Amino acid sequence: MSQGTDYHFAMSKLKLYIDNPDIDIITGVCPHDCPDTCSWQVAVERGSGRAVDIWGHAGQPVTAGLLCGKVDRYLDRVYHPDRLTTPLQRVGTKGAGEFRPVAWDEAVTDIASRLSGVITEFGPESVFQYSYAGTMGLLQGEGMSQRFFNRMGASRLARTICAEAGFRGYQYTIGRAVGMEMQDFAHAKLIVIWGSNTLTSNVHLWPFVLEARKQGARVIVIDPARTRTARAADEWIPTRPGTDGALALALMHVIITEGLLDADYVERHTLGFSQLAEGMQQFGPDWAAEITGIPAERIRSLAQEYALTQPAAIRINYGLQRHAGGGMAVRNIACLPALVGAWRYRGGGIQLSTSGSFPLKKSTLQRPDLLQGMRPRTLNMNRLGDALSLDRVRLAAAHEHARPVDLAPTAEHAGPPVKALIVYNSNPAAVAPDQSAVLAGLRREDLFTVVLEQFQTDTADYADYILPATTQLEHWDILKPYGHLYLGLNRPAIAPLGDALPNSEIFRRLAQAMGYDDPCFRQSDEEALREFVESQTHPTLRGITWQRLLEDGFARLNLPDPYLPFAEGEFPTPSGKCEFYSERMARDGYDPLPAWTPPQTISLAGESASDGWLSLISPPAHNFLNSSFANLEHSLRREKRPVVRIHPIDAARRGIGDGDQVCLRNELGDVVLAAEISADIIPGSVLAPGVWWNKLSPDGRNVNQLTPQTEADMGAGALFYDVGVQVEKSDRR
Ligand SMILES: Nc1nc2c(c(=O)[nH]1)N[C@H]1C(S)=C(S)[C@@H](COP(=O)(O)OP(=O)(O)OC[C@H]3O[C@@H](n4cnc5c(=O)[nH]c(N)nc54)[C@H](O)[C@@H]3O)O[C@H]1N2
Ligand SMILES: Nc1nc2c(c(=O)[nH]1)N[C@H]1C(S)=C(S)[C@@H](COP(=O)(O)OP(=O)(O)OC[C@H]3O[C@@H](n4cnc5c(=O)[nH]c(N)nc54)[C@H](O)[C@@H]3O)O[C@H]1N2
Ligand code: SF4
Ligand SMILES: [Mo]
Repeated sequence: MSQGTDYHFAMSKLKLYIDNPDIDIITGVCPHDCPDTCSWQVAVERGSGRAVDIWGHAGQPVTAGLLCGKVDRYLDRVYHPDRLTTPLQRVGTKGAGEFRPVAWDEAVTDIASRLSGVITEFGPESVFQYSYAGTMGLLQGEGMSQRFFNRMGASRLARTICAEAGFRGYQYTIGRAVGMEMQDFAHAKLIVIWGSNTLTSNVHLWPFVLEARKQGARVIVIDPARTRTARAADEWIPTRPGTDGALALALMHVIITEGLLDADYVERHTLGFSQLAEGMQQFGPDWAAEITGIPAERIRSLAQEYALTQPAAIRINYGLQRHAGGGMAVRNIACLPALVGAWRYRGGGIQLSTSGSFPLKKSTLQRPDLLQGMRPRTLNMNRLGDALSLDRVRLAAAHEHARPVDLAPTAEHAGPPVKALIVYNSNPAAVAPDQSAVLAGLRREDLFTVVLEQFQTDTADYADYILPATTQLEHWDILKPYGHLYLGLNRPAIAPLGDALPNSEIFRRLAQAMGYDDPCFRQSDEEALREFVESQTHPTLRGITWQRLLEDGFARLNLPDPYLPFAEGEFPTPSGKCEFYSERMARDGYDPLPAWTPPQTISLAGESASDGWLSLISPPAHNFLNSSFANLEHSLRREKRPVVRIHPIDAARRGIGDGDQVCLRNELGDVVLAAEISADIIPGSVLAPGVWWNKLSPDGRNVNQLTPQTEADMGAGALFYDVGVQVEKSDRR
């Protein structure tokens, strides 16, 4: 691909600093939960040790010199006056956010003694960890922390909040989260962006989409919302939330009945075609049109266009799987490229995530052996409200049950109540579903809560102790992306601010205070990462040495270039084929064939919704990253205020005018947002971009007041976009 303006901009930065004796240039990686995992370079003033500039790495082929608008201002985040720089102990009531500074030693000693007390009385499972991808770093994420929790035998966390349903659905069909390489989208002739707002959440894919377009490719977006990506595409196909599974079934129906398939590929590399052909008979375009709201004729022509335009690429993101049938939807969509033979071609296939391409052995980092035979329960993060409840029935319901065949324990076997909670890399008071239940749990006086944070988030307000954590400029890490194939090394560019410490060091100190004397708790960050890199034996990682990472900052997996993972079949499924029919699904309690699993809100979708219910989706706001950046002036200025987008038809029916305060309500709670009347959302649905901090929202709460703890069909995934709400004008401000 030709080098773009971002590349030249980054090169000019490099030239500006490289011969300056007062400046060091340090290479790192963006830590945020984003498929792009950009490599960056930071200019640091030698004298002051202060970072003065940051830009995208020009040499990393996906980053290509560009950081997104949020991280381009990462230095504002690092040096923000609100950064936490000293440990804090609560002095006010829980949630009030009143704290006093304390010394590290005092905090660590007291935390260890409180945890020990809880463990003596209730057992180690009464300690619960809650974390997600505030940083995706393998060390500052689930590295040192897992050593600590494994040694303790604390309750484990099923990290289900984002992607689990789709992940499982994809696995059943394809075997692992392996798909197209990002750069190969440039070679596609047709690109279907399905349930993904690329220009917001995956910007580094876009240059490759544009490249394909220059060569004549058409770009189609399937989404309930006319997103900025849909606007930039050739066509927006509006669809009802949670109905993508039905669309995929009908596409298969047309491809099969009209004989548009790649018979040779199907014959050699797929399993169960005859059952599929029979099973799909019932799912015609007319049937799917009723469900999706897409005209039957367009479904038919889309199937033809998809089958006959090769190479055809599909980008699915996680938007379409945060529904009751989200796992099955992805399972169905994942069948499409094999049916039409798209995997044969460079630029053909599908990408959900590339994470399955990284055969990283994490045991040296996480040390599961420290469990020493303990088998602590696993609680589902989407049921944090239930997990923190003292009601044993609810606690039992919080146990992970990822498949229909996994039964939740009875109340007697729920285990001890959660008495201590350690939160890091996450802001559950804002991001977790069923917010009232979460806050009720966090408010419990008998719950001892420790929060490791960079900022005093909504969650931190409920802590007994807040421990100040470093940012990516201040610590070591290794990053595994989920949108491309480059492993990245992050070197610290500056010293920690104030008394802030890396998560790794905080867990090291806590381990020491708990009396855990295993040598792994004395290993430095650099040693831990180096050992991790050197312990890898898989051929795909061959040649990725510690030295090379230190020198270059990133390294592509040792995979062929171009990388066509399934051109010759070889799917990592039990049969080695793309499984249209899946024995594993049958065993796990699912239909072994692609099937229709409706969303919870199915009866609400469409203009005919007569009883007033609308279906709510709350995808990422452009200038936030989940709830990160949602406290920074620049991002807040751009997002202005928490809004809900509502179609003119639905607004008129409710007498709602543009800018009116409206109340969204269901059985779980309510929230007041400003109405934005817009045809950019389909009738029958409303869209509230997230995730706002509660305390920075005019209503003091956010849209997760309305989202349920209920699990998706697969992997106990979250149902953020499968929510029924009533919407009415509000007098509340
Ligand atoms: N700027 C920014 N970037 C981000 C994030 C962020 O918050 N802000 N979040 C990061 C995270 S955590 C993740 S997981 C990734 C991926 O993040 P995703 O959550 O997948 O985000 P989007 O790419 O916005 O995709 C969601 C899209 O799906 C649409 N959608 C919702 N329901 C349905 C449905 O049923 N069917 C279809 N077809 N579409 C539906 C929404 O309207 C939206 O356009 O992005 C990451 N990148
Ligand atoms: N309604 C609704 N809710 C959603 C979503 C949605 O689309 N709609 N999206 C969901 C999705 S996809 C996801 S992935 C989750 C994400 O939810 P979270 O993983 O909780 O993500 P963030 O809200 O970004 O919070 C991450 C926190 O980690 C902190 N942090 C960053 N780096 C470090 C570090 O090195 N150390 C420590 N100690 N802290 C650090 C940040 O300051 C930030 O407060 O939210 C989910 N919630
Ligand atoms: S958030 Fe994503 S696009 Fe932005 S710098 Fe980080 S990895 Fe790159
Ligand atoms: Mo996510």
